[in-house]
Amino acid sequence: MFPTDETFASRLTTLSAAHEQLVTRVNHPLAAHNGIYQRWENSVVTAEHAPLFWRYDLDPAANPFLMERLGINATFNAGAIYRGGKYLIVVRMEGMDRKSFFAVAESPTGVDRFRFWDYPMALPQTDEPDTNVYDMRLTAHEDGWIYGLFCTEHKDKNLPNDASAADAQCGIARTKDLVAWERLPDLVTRSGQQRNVVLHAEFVNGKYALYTRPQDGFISVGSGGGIGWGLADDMTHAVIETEVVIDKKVYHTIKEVKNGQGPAPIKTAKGWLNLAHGVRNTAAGLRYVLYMFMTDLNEPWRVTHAPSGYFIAPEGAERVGDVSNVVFSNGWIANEKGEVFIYYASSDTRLHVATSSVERLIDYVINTPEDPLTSAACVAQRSAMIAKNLALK
Ligand code: M1P
Repeated sequence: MFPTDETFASRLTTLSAAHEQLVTRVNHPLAAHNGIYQRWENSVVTAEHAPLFWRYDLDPAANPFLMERLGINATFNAGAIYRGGKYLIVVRMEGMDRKSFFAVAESPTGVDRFRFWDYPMALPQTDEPDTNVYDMRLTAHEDGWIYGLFCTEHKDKNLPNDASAADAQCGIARTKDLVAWERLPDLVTRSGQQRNVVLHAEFVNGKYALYTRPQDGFISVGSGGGIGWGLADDMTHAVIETEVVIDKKVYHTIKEVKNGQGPAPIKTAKGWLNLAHGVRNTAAGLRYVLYMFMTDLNEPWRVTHAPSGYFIAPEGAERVGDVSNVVFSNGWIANEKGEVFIYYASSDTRLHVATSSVERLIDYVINTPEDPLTSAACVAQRSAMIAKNLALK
């Protein structure tokens, strides 16, 4: 039974206090770590972080029971950017109606106290309104704009009788302040569908360079063989004529079913640090993990280092959610101190942070051996390290 002494005002006071406590909560790194990155105690953004005035009609006359009218189901896959000392993330919000939309949250620390701006993003539409949008990658391009590339989804018109058949393409918008957005035409490629498209921060041979993910269907990439790379003359009518796969899916690895670029790569003195997700199949369904690789500074389409296996995999409570056994990242920040904040979502439900440094990630990427691709070769690789360690005794 509902408490008999609860009034609209008392309930609102209780809800407001709990929300304020949540969004001002201080986070702490977990003591145990792998030397590469640290996980943090609390998720950085959850559905409960959405302001009360996004979810409840706060007019006592219209909503005397103070019911939640427009609930939020999940907050995940966030793009990220560092501006004026603030950590800004563009979160994939999913309403209880299953529509995703974007909303900016900002934090003074990057690890806690994320608070949403008053309104979700009003994303301008093209002539064919998006049914669903998600997973925005932010790139502060050297042309002076901040670009947001995201997945725009429509009903697949080729399968009119299948209500779950979708078509995914890359939507493009740009801004100077994350408030006012200019919508540009969707990316045109020669592939059937596109997801996980990311803009490189610098011109390459005078052109805009994009990481793509050619795919035949909505879930299955089919013949689409991995993370692609293509050039476009212009972002106001972006067309990629030729896509080259630069990081292909490989049998019996963490990316045997599909993979996709994460956020825009971070430039370092040794090369570009790349974060991506890899997917493999299991009896329990798809398993999404994150992995890293490095590309050449001057030829960013050329992979120079590829550490073996996954970088982050779902752990503990991260394993369970709306789409279980998934970690996904489309946002990270390297600040002026060389600290790196990796925003990763678990199981399409909530957003976490892992922290590292540019120095550590370079070491990880360059000095971690590659996957030798067979059990025997993996044993030989491990035994070589064991022998070296035992000789140190
Ligand atoms: O559900 C897991 C992820 O599935 C998709 O990723 P991909 O395109 O690689 O299959 C995306 O819908 C992503 O948002 C989601 O987290």
